[in-house]
Amino acid sequence: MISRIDLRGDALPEGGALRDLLPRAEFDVEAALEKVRPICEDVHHRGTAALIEYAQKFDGVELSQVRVDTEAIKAALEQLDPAVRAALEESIRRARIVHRGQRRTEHTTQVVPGGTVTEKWVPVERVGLYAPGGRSVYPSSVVMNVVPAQEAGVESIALASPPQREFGGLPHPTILAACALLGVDEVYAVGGAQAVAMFAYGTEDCLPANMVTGPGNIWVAAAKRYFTGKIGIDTEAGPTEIAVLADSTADPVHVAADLISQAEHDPLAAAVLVTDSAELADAVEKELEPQVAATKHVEDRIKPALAGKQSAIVLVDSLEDGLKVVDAYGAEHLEIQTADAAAWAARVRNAGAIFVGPWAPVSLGDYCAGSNHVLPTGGCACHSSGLSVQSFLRGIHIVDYTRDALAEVTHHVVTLAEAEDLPAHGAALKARFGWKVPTQ
Ligand code: HSO
Ligand code: ZN
Repeated sequence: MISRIDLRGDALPEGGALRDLLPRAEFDVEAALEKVRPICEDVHHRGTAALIEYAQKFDGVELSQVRVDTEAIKAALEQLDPAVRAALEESIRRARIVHRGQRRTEHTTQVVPGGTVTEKWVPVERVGLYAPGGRSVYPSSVVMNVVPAQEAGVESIALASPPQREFGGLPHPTILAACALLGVDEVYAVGGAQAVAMFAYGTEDCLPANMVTGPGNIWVAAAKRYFTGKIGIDTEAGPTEIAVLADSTADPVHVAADLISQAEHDPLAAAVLVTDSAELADAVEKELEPQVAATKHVEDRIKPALAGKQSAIVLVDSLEDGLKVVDAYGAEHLEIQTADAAAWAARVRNAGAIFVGPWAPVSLGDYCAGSNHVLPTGGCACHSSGLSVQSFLRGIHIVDYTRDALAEVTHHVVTLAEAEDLPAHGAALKARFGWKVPTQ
C-alpha cells in the first residue's frame, strides 16, 4: 500500500540531492496557467456575464446573480446542525486567541539623535477569500482565512465559493453558515479561476481586492499565479502533506491514523513516515491495512494517496538523519512522535507547522488547536509561512530626520550616489544645504 525508501547505510546526500530522493506529488500549475488565462481575461472584459456563463459551464447551474443574498446566509446559519455550530464557534474562538496574539505593534528606532525610523503595520484594505466546493467543502478553511484577516484589521472581506447545484446555485450551506458566524456578509457564488479573476479585476458587482487568499484546486492555484505581482496572494495551495518523524517509542496505531487522516483529502495527498526504527515501519505498514479498510473515501482518495509516488516510509539510520530528511522535505505538516519530541521539534527548520508528541495530531490543527491550517505545501515551507495576521499586514517605514541629523550623514549619501553614477540623488541633499556638502 505504501512504498519504502531505504536511506540507511551510506551517508545522506546534502541539500537538493537529498530532496530529490524524497517523494513529491506532481502538481503542474504552469500547464493549468494556459487554460486559466483566457478565463481570467474574459472575466476582466465581460464581468458578471462571464461569471454566470462559467457557472453554467463548470458548475452546471443557472444563476441570475452571483452575489449571495444576506437572507440566504442567515438562513444557512439557522439551519446549521447545533453540534457543528458549537464546534465551529470553538474553532473560531481558539483561532482568535492565537491570531490576536500575532498582532504587531508599531516600533520606532532612534538611529541617531534626531533621526528615527518607525515601522507601522497597516492592514490590507480589501481581501477576497476563496473557499472550495466539490470534494473539499471546508467551513474550517473559512475560519482559517477570515480570522487572521479580521484580527489584522482588514476592513473589507469578501468570500467566493462555487455555486452548488443541489443547493439551488448557492455555495454550500456550511460555508454560508461559517460566513454568518464570522460576520462575513459579502459572499459570491463563484468558483475556480473565475473567482480569483473577479477579485483581482473587480466586476460591476464586486469591488477589486488587494489580496486573494484561500485554498483551491489547481485552477485556483494557476489563477493566483497569473495574478502574482498584480495582487497579493497567499502561497499556492497544493495537495495536503503530512510527514511524521518517529522513533521506536511512537505508537504505530496513532502514526497510521495520522497518515491516513491527511491521505483522506486527495488522491495526490502525501503521507510520509520518516523513522529510524524498522520495527515501527513494519508495525505502521501492518496497521494501515485495517484502518484504511475501516474508513470512508478509501478507493477514490486514501489508497491512491498512500500508494502514490508522493507517499512513502523512509528508513534512516538515526533521528539525526531523520531530521535532515524532514528538513529537506519541508512538509506542510510535520508530526514529531519521538522520545523528547519537543527537543527534536525545536531543531526543525523547514515545516509549515510542527505537531509535537503524541497528543497533537494534525487533525487537531486542522480544526481546533488555534493554529492556522492554511500552510505552505510542495516544499514551499523552506521559504514561506502559513497564513497569519502578518499575511494581511504591510509594514511601512516612516523616516523622520531633523536638519542636523541629515547634515551629519550627507557626505556618505553623496559619496554613495556618486559611486552609483546617480549625482542627482546626492544633489537632492546638497540642495538643502546651499548646494554644498555640510562639513562634519
Ligand atoms: N489539512 C488541510 C486542511 C483541512 N483539513 C480542512 C480538514 N479540513 C490542509 O492543511
Ligand atoms: Zn486536513
